[in-house]
Amino acid sequence: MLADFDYFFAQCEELRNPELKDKPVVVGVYSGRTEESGAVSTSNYVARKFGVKSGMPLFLAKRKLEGTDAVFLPVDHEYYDQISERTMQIFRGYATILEQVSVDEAYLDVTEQVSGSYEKAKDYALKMKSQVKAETGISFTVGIGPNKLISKIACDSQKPDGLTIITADEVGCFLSPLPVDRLLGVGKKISAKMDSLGIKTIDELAKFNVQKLFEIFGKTLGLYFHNAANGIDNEPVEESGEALSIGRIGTLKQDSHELEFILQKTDELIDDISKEISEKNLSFKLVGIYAVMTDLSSKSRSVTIEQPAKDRETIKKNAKALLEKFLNESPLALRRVGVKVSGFSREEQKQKQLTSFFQNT
Ligand code: TTP
Ligand code: CA
Repeated sequence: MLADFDYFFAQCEELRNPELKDKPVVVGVYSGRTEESGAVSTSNYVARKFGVKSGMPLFLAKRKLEGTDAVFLPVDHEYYDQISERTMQIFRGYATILEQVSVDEAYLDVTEQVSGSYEKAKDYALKMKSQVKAETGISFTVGIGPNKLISKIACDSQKPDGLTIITADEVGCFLSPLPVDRLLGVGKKISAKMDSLGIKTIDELAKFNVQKLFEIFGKTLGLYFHNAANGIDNEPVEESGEALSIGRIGTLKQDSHELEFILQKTDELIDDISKEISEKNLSFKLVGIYAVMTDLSSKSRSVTIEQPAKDRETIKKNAKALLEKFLNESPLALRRVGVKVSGFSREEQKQKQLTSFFQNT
């Protein structure tokens, strides 16, 4: 089973401000150069009706929504992360294994809970939906199938607040007419290549000579396409293990309100974080700090950066700016301090999913 939160960032914004619900809502990353520069992260379905899409420049989204009472908001990852974590926690109670693949998507292995019955799986998903709605206010879309590949495509086929169930017997009919780019890993380039081979639908891909696929795409990718088109995916649902953020916290040698002194500690932490990031070859879009004061209260601050980055200096520069601002606002001395990065690129996450497919093919 795959659960995917609906228009996630924008839904979170509606949740804390219900007046937004009937208006077009666009959540974007502002680059800060001019008031309008930046890109759309996501938008609610009201805005999508006007043609707004993720990744679109903000000025274009503004143009499309001209004359409406549209609301444009900056991303607030910290708030979305909180809602995500609470919801994932509820999911945990429903699944034998939970594999979180991004801030708003998770695979759940519920085979045992529903004794392998699709009928029971439907009621089970409805129960999950209503518990999550009651406890966090969030709506999400569910795809249920015999494996992860089918669950994912089922989930994408009916949004928002959807529930699509594809049984093992239905897989063939379900996949056949769909365009090849519905398969994970088939982007613009590959679908253009397939198109030139006369392959437009998944059915055409499934029937295409597998040796030829090997010759054109290489053995690994060719086999993956062949299997995927036939609905075959033996990838188990696995606890993700990989964190969605990487951070370190340390205790200061003595309580302090001195920027330079605190930076000595954060620099150490950042060295460590940056080592892990480069080992995992990740790029991040968010830098955050965390402070525990002498009265043991704690606060966090974060900033979204314009372009995904990988380097230590970007973490240092942003952590320093956040700390400086924080110390100016808060008179209390710090006892512990932390730094974290998150917002790892979706492409990398997708790539990770795909690589893990390959390992098993
Ligand atoms: P998606 O699940 O792709 O999209 P969504 O949840 O906004 O909409 P839906 O599932 O109903 O189609 O992405 C999840 C979040 O990731 C999204 O709310 C914002 C963020 N995001 C970006 O920041 N940039 C992007 O290009 C995309 C696609 C998503
Ligand atoms: Ca989503």
